[in-house]
Amino acid sequence: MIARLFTAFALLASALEAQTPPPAHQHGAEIPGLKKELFAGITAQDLLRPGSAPGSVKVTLVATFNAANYGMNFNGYSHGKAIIEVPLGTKVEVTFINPSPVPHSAIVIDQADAKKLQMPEPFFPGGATPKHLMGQTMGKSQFSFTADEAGDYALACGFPSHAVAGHWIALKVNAEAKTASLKLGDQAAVPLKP
Ligand SMILES: [Cu+2]
Repeated sequence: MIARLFTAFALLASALEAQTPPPAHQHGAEIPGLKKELFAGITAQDLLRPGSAPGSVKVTLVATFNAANYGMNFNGYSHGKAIIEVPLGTKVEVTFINPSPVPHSAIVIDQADAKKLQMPEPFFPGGATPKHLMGQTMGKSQFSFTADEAGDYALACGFPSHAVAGHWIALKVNAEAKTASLKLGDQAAVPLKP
């Protein structure tokens, strides 16, 4: 328990430190101990793919994809720098993969809650990996939810202190949008090809 608290405080301290200045992207750098076969061939573009049926999308989230933000990233992105936009009513099918020995998880929350230490329940029913507060290591899980309310959300790590340290990407549910799109960092948003 003490050790766990200490870890949480250490992570929080590093999160606060990380705010000024922002951590440099560490392209090419690697976190040791990753089970690489769990995410072989997966790229940042896999954050958004067509789903199994019309009106659905597939989202593949790889925690600790690389060393960016101390591994607290999804497919290399953190702090909401990747933006998935979907039309209102889209069914979002998420595959979560954590190849690392450090626990992570995934949960859909109101974007404002990504800045809070306390993690709420998933905003949309079904929108989280099992036991998102405990996270999981070296494994994969799936969940899906229907984005039936427009707004700005986050696909965040639910492990204590990770979201506030930047372990989240943005999910925008747009009532005006006709197609889903993916925006990675400073690049232009790319519409999803069916
Ligand atoms: Cu995490």
